[in-house]
Amino acid sequence: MGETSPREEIEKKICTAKRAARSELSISRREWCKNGYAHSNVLSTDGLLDVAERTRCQDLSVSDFVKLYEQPRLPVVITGLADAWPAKNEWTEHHLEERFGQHRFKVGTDDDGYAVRLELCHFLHYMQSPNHALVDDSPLYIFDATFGDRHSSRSMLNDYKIPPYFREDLFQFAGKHRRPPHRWFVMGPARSGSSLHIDPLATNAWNTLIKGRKRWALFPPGTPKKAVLPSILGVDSEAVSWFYHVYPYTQSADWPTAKPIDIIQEAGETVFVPGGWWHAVLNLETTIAVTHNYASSSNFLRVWKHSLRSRPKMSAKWLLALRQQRSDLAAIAQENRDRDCLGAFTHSSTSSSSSCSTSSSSSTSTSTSSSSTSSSSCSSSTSSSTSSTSTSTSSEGCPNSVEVADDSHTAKRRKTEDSCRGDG
Ligand SMILES: O=C(O)CCC(=O)C(=O)O
Ligand SMILES: [Fe+2]
Repeated sequence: MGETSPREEIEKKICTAKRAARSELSISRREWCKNGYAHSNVLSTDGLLDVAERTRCQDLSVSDFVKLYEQPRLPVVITGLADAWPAKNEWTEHHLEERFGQHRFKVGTDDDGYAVRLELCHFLHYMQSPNHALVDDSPLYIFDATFGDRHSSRSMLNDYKIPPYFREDLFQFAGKHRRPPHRWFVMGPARSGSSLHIDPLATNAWNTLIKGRKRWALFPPGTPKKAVLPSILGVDSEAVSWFYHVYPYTQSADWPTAKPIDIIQEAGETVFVPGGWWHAVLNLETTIAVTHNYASSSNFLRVWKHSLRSRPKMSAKWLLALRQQRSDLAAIAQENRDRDCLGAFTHSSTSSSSSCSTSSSSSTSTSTSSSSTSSSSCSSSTSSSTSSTSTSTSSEGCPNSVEVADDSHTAKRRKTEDSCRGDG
């Protein structure tokens, strides 16, 4: 038996990752490109009207952001936030390969919920390969929630700064090991993307694009799932399929619900996605981005309610810390929980959650009150992005998660997903 060449080795690793991430698709029967999207017009933006509001960070104070966008839950595109980020120079394929070529980033989730990882140098090879990403209908996509926690990729945290609008970050009080996944390094070729979903726990999100162009479609909170995710025979749940098959209906006269807000995000732009908005994202070319999800005073009650229901233990810890750090919000949370419990008891103990049990202590401590809402909102000011250096493994969830009732999102999720098979 002959030795396998380095090329064959790489090919083997790529195919192993592809099989694990999409076990329903046969590589040898060319099912990865059976829809021929690579030869379709799915990446065309002809006639698309980007009517999203855009504002320069120099013109938007933190308090105006809260008043104009965060509280009313309106999406906005903010420009200029990344102007001074090292990522602008550092996050090219070339430099990333030099720094992190051997680091294994998450490129998918297998059938058992484990992370599928590929070395960056192999992923870069995949992206340029005429046998792979150049023809795959819905290529593999790096969506990695642990880059900031793992020793070999942690320095990426120094390449960007959390913009001042998003610094309140109330989940920091849940503790670094318990807090839900909240930041992702995102990189993928044309036609990769995030299928239609609502972000988990009703959190808000920001997404800053360093390279390439992304197409977004957003629907407001309350838009019925069955309207925006109709089951169309033979259509899978990939972003590219949604844009190819469903999006055209949104433009027809009998589209039953809100029209989407279309955004073409350019490099250097930050999209703010308020909680509860459906969104689908398609990479129009190779893109590199960073995205965070967060809770703030504006969305706290909604996030608290979702957390209490789906993460009761984390919520109990979170509440304890909020009592110390933010007694104003702890009081809101406590009141909501008490009301919830009362409801559960008066409805004769068929109570939904264990959230009624774990309380303790009183909220005597003082509040450090809300995050600073100082004036300058552009990038170069101080950052709080490095709050966590934990090495979260198994409970590390999901990238573009929808852990909401909706299971709609492809990439983010599940408790085990950031541990690989064989991880200890
Ligand atoms: O860049 C993308 O693919 C979208 C990310 C997203 O929607 C998410 O992280 O929730
Ligand atoms: Fe999302």
